[in-house]
Amino acid sequence: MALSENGAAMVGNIENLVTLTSGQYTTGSLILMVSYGAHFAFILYFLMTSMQLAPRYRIVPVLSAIVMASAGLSLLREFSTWQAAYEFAGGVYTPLADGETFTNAYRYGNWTITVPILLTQLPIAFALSRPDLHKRALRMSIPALLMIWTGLYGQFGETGDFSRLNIWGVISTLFFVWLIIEVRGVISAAIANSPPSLVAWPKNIWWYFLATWGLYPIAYALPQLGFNGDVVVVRQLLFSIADISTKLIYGVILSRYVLRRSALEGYVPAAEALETSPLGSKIASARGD
Ligand code: RET
Repeated sequence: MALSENGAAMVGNIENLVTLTSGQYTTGSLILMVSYGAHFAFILYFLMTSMQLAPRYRIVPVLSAIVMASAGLSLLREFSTWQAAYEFAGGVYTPLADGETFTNAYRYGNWTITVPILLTQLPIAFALSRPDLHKRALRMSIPALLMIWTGLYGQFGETGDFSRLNIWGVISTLFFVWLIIEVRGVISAAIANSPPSLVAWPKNIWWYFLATWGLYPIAYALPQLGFNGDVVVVRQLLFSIADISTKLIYGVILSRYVLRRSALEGYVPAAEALETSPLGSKIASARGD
């Protein structure tokens, strides 16, 4: 399908330019469905796990539950738009000429809510002092929002205006670098402030942060590899792996960390939650481990 430059610019994302095989279409549906399903299901996990924590840390998984609800709704919307944007004829899925178009721009809108929350969880979990916490949350949120909004503007170039995609991609990356420096500041404060037995956690969370947040710019740049079904599906897959890693698994890691901190600080329900059960240790000794 040959589309003029203007026609391409009008449809926003490459999903609307590419005919998909039924395998590609179904894989795309499945990726989005698994993503929103996982986010919704983990609302329960985060709310329940907050009950085991010392009061000062309970807000950490509660914030994860909010992120799960917000991202789950956004991904559900992506899923239903995906389903509405193609027509099945002649054994392939073709983007509709009129009517619904698919867009990834909703994701960027959603990050505007979730990213500042995800960042604020860090200094709370690491028990930084309250004034320091407020200052650092703000200093991380400013470059993060500028990164997202410049990226949102740039991603509209992906259907043909690659100079727009790349120029705004570079500007967005500069804000990302600024954000990384701010996050590093929080991690260094966390290492200085950490109980010795937990000092590996902030160090590992730092590498985890870089590896998982770094997936988003790759997904952003991907349309330059070509407008075809594989790129469309691989990009949705990258977004989903990134979403589940930066929100869900990240939330689980922070919840386990604050559970250990709660126990170390003498909060009995947290210590009990971490205790190996008497039955568990009997089974272990019977097995000889
Ligand atoms: C963009 C544009 C291209 C350059 C860079 C980007 C970075 C995006 C990131 C997004 C993180 C989102 C998260 C969402 C969780 O809900 C905007 C794609 C560097 C890092 C963590």
